[in-house]
Amino acid sequence: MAVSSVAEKWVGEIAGLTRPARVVWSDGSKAEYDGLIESMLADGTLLALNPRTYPNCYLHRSHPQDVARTEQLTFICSRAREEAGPTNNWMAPAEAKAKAGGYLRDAMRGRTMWTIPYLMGPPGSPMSRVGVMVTDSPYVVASMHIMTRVGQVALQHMRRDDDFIAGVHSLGDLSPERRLILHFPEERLIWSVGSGYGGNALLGKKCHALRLASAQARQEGWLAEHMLIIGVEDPEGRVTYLAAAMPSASGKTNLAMAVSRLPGWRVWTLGDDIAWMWVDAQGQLRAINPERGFFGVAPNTSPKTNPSATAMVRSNTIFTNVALTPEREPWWEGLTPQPPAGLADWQGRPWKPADGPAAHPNSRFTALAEQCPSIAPNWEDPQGVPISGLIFGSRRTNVIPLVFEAFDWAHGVFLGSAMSTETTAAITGKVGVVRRDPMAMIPFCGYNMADYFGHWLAVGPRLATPPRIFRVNWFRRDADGKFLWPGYGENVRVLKWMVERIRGTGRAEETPIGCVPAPGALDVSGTDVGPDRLREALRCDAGEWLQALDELGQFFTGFGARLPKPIAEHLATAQRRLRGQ
Ligand code: GTP
Ligand code: SPV
Ligand code: MN
Repeated sequence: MAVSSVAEKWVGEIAGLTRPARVVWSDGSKAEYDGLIESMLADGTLLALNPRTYPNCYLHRSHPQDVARTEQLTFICSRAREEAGPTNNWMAPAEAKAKAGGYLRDAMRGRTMWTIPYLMGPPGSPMSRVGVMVTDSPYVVASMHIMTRVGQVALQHMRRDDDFIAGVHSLGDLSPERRLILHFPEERLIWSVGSGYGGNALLGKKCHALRLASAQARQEGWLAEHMLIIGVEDPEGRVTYLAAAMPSASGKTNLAMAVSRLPGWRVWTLGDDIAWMWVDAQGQLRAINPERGFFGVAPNTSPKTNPSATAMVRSNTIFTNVALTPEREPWWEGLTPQPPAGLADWQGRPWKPADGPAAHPNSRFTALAEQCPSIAPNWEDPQGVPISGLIFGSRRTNVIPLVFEAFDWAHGVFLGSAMSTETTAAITGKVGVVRRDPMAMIPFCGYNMADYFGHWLAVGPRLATPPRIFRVNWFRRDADGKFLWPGYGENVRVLKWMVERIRGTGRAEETPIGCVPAPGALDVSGTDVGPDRLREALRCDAGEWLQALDELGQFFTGFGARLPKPIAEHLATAQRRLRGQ
């Protein structure tokens, strides 16, 4: 394998710090993957699942204190604190390296250090970017094989010898006390120690493709977003491409793979977590998915809610922290209406219903995108797909309507900046607490979020036809605590209204916060959503909104003078209109 000399030198330096027994360059081959699996089966890192019903599928049980991203241990280590901004944890680069250097020193003694050159984005795309990460976790190497394009293909895409993001990963001792996930945007460098889990450890994903890429994107004039990408096909076969930002465990994978409950319509999957978007020479917004696979939430994935994902994970899949049946099949809450008898829970202990969930609420599957039955034929097009609409969605029990549309690009950016959401099991900490989450990027924006809003605003005028921007909330509930909207495959009805709005045929009514579907404009035929329920789902309550915007105003004061004027102005306009002035 032709290796960049800059990368080789850097790998040598890291080996000097971590002192592995050997260094192996990962080539991304099937033989390498099979060897990794074999060694992990031998040492108990993986358990083989039923080869008849789940061929080439494995279960990994992580350390019980290492089951989700740990945002309190995640830092942006820019030289200046203001560059990280008020919404990120910040640590000075020298201090960060001294601290994590202590945890990394000799951390790989007796172990293999894998060096993984990986490509984010389709081969041949001018948007694709290279990373080189080292790790002492075979589980991370195998997961990177699924989630990224590993080996020679990555090295071929380097435009210069130093054209890569460097990442150091070590399991350390897996203790949260000695865990740090550090980003050095000025050095295009990631250091992660003490966790083997998902976004903490698969450095191509959140650390590279979002935190560092967002900072790079701002400098180079593009967007790196926590967004799924879909193509929505109408009964005439016309496909409209949309991208949607939603916080962790709040519906991206499910929407990306939605099986339409609306006859004649279908959804094509292009990505389920991250979109890199740019303005092309014609002023068209285009998107690629930088990933190669899906690291999806297992709980509630079922033949009813997400038949595509359920089919996708029946072979060649690594499951993490799901429960195990006596037939050695994976199981999680929601997969079947009743739990099977004789389950082992996610830690391998015999399970009884009184114990709480058998699968960890943030248990996940890792599978290749090409295995998804709804994967779009053009999902790896190097030129990406043209985006006609953007969606911001969050998880809110009340206040936020099912769907509404921004008046224009700048107002849409304001609606994105105004997002808040209820926390989920994807992050360590309390679940169900409302927190601010602009554009679903609060954990992933690699620089000052006020500048991020400014960057979004600046993209608008460069677009010949700016995408329509929509806000959605599948999670609003009635007085009895029931979801007002059936969700999942029925969400395609909302997508249909969006497509009609994009084409200029969809009808809407203006409210102080945006345009909601006019009566009859949202197709609910054949559902049990009656007119009263729909009205409740779409309702904009001025009192609730004024209070919500008050809280938003307080959040914005944290940015001081750095907050772009149009954002503050849209807030003031919304407040004025809600007061009826
Ligand atoms: P990350 O991978 O963490 O970024 O999550 P994600 O945004 O891809 O979330 P995902 O689609 O996996 O959804 C997580 C959970 O949200 C599921 O287990 C469901 O419980 C719930 N969910 C998703 N879509 C819907 C919906 O349309 N309605 C309702 N009520 N719940 C949904
Ligand atoms: C998320 O939390 O948004 C995820 C899972 O997609 S992880 O890769 O762990 O970040
Ligand atoms: Mn995510």
